[in-house]
Amino acid sequence: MRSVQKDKIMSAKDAALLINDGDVIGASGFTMAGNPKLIPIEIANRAIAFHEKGEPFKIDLYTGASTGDEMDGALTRADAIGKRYPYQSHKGMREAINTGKIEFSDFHLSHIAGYVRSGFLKKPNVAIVDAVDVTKEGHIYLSTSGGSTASYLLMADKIIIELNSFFGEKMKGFHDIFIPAPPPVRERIPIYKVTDRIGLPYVSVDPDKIVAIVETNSPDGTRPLREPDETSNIIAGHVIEFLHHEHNRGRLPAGLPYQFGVGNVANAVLASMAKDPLTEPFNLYTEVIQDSVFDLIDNDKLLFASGTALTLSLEGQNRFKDEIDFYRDRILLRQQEISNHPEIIRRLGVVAMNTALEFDIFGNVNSTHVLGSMMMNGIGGSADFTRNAYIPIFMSPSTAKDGNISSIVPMVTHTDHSEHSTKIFVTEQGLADVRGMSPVNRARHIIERCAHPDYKDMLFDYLNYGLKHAPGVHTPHVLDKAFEMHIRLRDTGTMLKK
Ligand code: 0RQ
Repeated sequence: MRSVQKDKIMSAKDAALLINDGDVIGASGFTMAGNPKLIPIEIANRAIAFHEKGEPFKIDLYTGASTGDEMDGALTRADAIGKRYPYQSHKGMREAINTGKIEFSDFHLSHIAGYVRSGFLKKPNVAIVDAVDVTKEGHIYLSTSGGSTASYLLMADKIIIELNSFFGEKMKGFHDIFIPAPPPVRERIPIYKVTDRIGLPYVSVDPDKIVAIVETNSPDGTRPLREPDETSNIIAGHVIEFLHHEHNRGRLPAGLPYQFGVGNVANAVLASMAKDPLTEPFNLYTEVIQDSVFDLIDNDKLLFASGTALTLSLEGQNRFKDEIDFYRDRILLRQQEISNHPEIIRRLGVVAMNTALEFDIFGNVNSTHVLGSMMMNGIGGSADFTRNAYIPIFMSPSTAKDGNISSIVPMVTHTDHSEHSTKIFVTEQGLADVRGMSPVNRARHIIERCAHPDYKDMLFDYLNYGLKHAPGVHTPHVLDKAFEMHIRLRDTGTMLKK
């Protein structure tokens, strides 16, 4: 380790003393990968001590995306967060958001770094970053996530590093750090292939801004992934059949890269593609790279994975560590502004697969809100990809909560992706390709192909009623009936009629 200024090495507890009430912290971390692990716990303890004295202590927290329990969990439990951007998926934090204790602002992940640099959001005054090395000149080598860390490091007045030896210096070289120039002098971002490197393997900062270095040897936190269930496998089957069909009809050029969202269905599709003999070796231009990539690479199914985070199980982290030199030429981590950049997603023709909470018969998608008011995780990168993809695909089981909720509804209670961006919908019931269809035909197709049999009649009744009674039949919504299924769910616990 060529550590800078040895005199700056201190305990996590001492480093936390540098954090004060009202600070805006920009931290590394993306879907539990590469967030600082020791210092946030000590900041939480510091907050608790302040609160016990009756004194205020809250910070605002910017990250790449969701972080582990050591950060989002500990700081939430300590009631230490005022504002939180741009994504989270922690149960306790979700509860705090939905009870009004944390002000959460849900961002397109490609936007957050630019918003911070342009001054639209309060500038982070402190950056806290998990890194594998830091040099005397101020070169910071990031660990398992790119996120928006480079921008937070550049903007912050004070930098605190968790110098993590778990992956250690061998992790060097996995990052490509590039920050676009500000408009109007911004030039094209010169990525023409998923493998293209356009920046540096480290973030370069003024070494005098580094105020503390905390040494640690901590793997990333993990969340167990469920083995793909039958429903997810059936959805995956429909998706793969569709991709072959498109390819055979000449509508899906060979070599388009894929993006996979978070969640169980996305994992099942990736796992099925790994096993499918007809799927040609492919590239990922995605956001989160998960354990499944190792088997894909080992089976020569995956050529290259470009993303912003390596979110791995503990077993996956050990496997990565053991074979890190082999993966060095096959995995690349970018800042999320670049992994999710509309220009590149369109240029490369990314095939995007994301999961919906619910979608409506006209093709609008809700990825974030339950009953229009309760935040689940956030929009994440799903819209960065959907809006710009060659083909955007939305997947969901046709029902949730033991069949009491239909994922296909007359009108979504919150719109993350509008009908103008969406094209393909898949549930275990089937696949609806609504490209070029009018809203009414889309609705017929989506209900016929995707809705669960228990809800088909209900949805057709809504459509047919609208065709007779709506003020216009282009998108025949009937406002006083549009949320009947949701209202029944709210009042009786099920969308089914008793
Ligand atoms: O509830 O956790 O109590 O069991 O929602 O649903 O089916 O397990 O699906 O894990 O794939 O998550 C949209 C949340 C899906 C995710 C979402 C309940 C269901 C279950 C989770 P339980 P599943 P998944 C790039 C892409 C936005 C961000 C994104 C997500 C829980 O995919 O956060 O796409 N997407 N990023 O029972 C009420 C409904 C429901 C419902 C499901 N209609 N109403 N509850 N559930 N449908 C990556 C990043 O951006 C980082």
